[in-house]
Amino acid sequence: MRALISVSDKTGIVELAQALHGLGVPLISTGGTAKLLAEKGLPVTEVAEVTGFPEMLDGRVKTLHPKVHGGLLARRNLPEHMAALKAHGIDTIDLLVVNLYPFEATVAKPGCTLEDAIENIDIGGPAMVRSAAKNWKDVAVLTDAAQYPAVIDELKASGKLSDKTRFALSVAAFNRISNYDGAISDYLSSIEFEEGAAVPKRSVYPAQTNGRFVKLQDLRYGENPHQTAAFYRDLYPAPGSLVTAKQLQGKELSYNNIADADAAWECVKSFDVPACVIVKHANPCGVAVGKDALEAYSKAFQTDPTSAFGGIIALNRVLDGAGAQAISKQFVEVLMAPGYTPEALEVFKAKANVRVLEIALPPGGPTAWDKGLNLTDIKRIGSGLLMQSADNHVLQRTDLKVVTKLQPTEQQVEDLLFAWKVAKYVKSNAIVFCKDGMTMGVGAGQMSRLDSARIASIKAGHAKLSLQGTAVASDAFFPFRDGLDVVVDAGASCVIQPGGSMRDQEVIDAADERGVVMVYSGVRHFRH
Ligand code: 93A
Repeated sequence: MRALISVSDKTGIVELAQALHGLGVPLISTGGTAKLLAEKGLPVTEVAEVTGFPEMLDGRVKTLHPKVHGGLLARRNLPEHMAALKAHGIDTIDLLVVNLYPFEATVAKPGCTLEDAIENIDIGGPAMVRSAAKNWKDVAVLTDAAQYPAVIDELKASGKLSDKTRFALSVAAFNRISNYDGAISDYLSSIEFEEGAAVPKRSVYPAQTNGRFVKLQDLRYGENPHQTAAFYRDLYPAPGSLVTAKQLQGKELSYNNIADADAAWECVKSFDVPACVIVKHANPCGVAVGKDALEAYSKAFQTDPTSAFGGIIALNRVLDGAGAQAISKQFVEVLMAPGYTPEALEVFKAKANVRVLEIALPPGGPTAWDKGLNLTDIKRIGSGLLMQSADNHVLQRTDLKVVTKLQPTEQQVEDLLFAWKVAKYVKSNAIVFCKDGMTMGVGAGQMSRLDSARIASIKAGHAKLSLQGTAVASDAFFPFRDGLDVVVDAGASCVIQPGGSMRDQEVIDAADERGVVMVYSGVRHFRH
């Protein structure tokens, strides 16, 4: 066995080389890697010595040579292949350790020039990785430092690597170079070439995208039992997103569980005070804030106890025993929180079916992650997709514009801001009644705003909640005064909406006539 080592990221490489040397494996290596290994006292042969050809063109040509690729590609069981190697004085290379020029890290740096990016496109590394990965039956290829320890253990234990290991390494290697090439293609596709510009102009939406996802699990079925499904995450997931969740107990997540859990988690993590969101069919059926998780949950549950049955519950604070006791009284499909006390976990142990997920909140708090991440939102359509920046708009108190004669009280402003925050996560047309940090009635997903308004008030009636003095958020403008009349009839005393309708004046006049406060947010939160 002979190994070729050529790595940009030298993490763990000395330990790996020492272990290989200890097993009697001769080492070949490229310039920088060879220098490091020699400094550590390891006997290493430079590739240039093997090929009889110096590294040239500033290292652009180092390993691109038949003595390397012949040694990687020859099939050991074919006598003609082995005879050809012999005829040309080529030895086999049986273990390849490569990691590539840091292209992704280079283009992630602000101000990266096109020249820098191009210089960091590795040619020889991926070529060797392809050769070795294609010839997986005879060659093992390591492309990630995380693979080193297990490979060393297996070599030490049995003197060789199993077919299973070599095949898995080959798949990982093709995944790696596919991701690498995808990153190059995405980057170059995003360049709007400008003659003589020092720094390339990059468009957010490249001419072509290479969606790169990693499978997390197969799902039992899709939205319905006759559909098949699987769950994938982005190659580089945003911190604090649902895909980073750890399932602590419970049945396997279903397709609908995951979709609803995402809706609940995205909403709850937008609050900086303790909050609880209960979701059914992708819409919040109860959202509340409180002094702790228990209080937030108890209030959120009151909004619509009927819909909360079998709901998805998300909390943005560690859940303790008391909170867990309260939640365990209802039928819950999925529970999410940044953490659980041992007492809380004990409560759910008795309810083995409940899916309990632990998800770290993103660092920096709601304001930082809303501003910082600018996540892409993708919607699949038949044979295509729509891409947009995520709806990360956070309304500030100073953005509010009072348009009625009546001014809001401090409490009304609080309620309006809360209602607006929730409305952003309710499917359009969204009408949300709120009071004292809890939803009092949610009207979601109707084709007419008027019907959403009616449904929200009917639901409050079912939950025996009084809508007197509530704040109402409407995710988009009222096209006529009728929607406003419905919510005021139900008891609303103040309303927040974007404004911008042709009939704005008619609606403002109606609010003045009915003696309620109306404020404009200036932004719309359609959610489809
Ligand atoms: O410039 S290259 O595209 N041409 C090559 O022939 C070549 N061979 C290996 N880059 C090449 N490599 C890369 O060099 C490897 O993928 C690795 O990332 C790096 C290691 O170089 P050094 O050992 O000199 O630090």
